[in-house]
Amino acid sequence: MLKPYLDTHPEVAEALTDNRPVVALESTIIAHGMPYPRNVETALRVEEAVRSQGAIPATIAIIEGRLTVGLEREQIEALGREGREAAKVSRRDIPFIVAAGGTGATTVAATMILAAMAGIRIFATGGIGGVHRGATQTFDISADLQELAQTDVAVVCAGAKSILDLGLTLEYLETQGVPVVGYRTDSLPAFYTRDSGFAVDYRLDSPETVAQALRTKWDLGLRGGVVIANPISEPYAMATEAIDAAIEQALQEADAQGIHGKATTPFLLARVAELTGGDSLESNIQLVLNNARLAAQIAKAFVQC
Ligand code: PSU
Ligand code: MN
Repeated sequence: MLKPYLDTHPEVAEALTDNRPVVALESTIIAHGMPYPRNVETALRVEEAVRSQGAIPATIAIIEGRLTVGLEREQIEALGREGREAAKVSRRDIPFIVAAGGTGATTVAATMILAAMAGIRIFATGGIGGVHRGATQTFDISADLQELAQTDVAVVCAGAKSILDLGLTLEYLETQGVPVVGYRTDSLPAFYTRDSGFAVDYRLDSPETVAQALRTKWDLGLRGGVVIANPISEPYAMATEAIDAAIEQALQEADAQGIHGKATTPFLLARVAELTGGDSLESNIQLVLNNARLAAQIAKAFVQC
């Protein structure tokens, strides 16, 4: 009995009932991934970008103990204002936040779970979590990867930030049977840059072919998610050297300060943003908008195939 815990926004519920396209959006990127007030402004622009392509946005979080699919503007504003003080909710945290009647921002993993409960299959974000550098010692592997292994939601992202070990992240996804699709690219994008140097598993060049592959996977009973990697558009991509230097410094500081567990990713995201100044934030915003538009196009094709 999931429904007693789940509040799907009426606009979202209606769209799903009518088999119209819906795109899930996460809230950790709002609370923990960007500074206030740009985070709130971006979250609202991302919803608008989904609508501009003819789909309905559903930003997801836990609000006062309710699994909430489709936030109101004030709820987005409140999470954004709370920022890194807000609870960061991944799979393991969901029942505790709900049982306590708490509020929290959902990660990619938790957003996938809530999206699947509501019946949404397409999700847009910036970057997914992955295998951290040094994971052979720390064991730090994001729960996002294990979620992709088991929950039937496609995640449109700009690859993953190179705060992670992208090679190990791809190895982990391969072991778990999670396909990594490059949208109009043969190479895995690395968030701020278009090319990580690692190949994707499959290249697809239209929303229709992506939708068809997703439909086929799930029709075949092959459970789990798919990573749809959409490179940042050329004018907003950053110089590799500038971003790499900031990432190296942020990693060293995290290590020196003994940052670990769920605090690691928000710490690195915030430090990299500070060290690169406004440039990286602008790139970040643009790539999320780009992913939202593509996810909406895929969602439209998906309901028709
Ligand atoms: N990577 C980004 N921006 C983000 C995140 C990751 O470039 O905002 C967030 C997402 O919500 C992701 C989470 O699900 O961080 C992963 O956290 P962890 O590594 O602790 O699993
Ligand atoms: Mn981690």
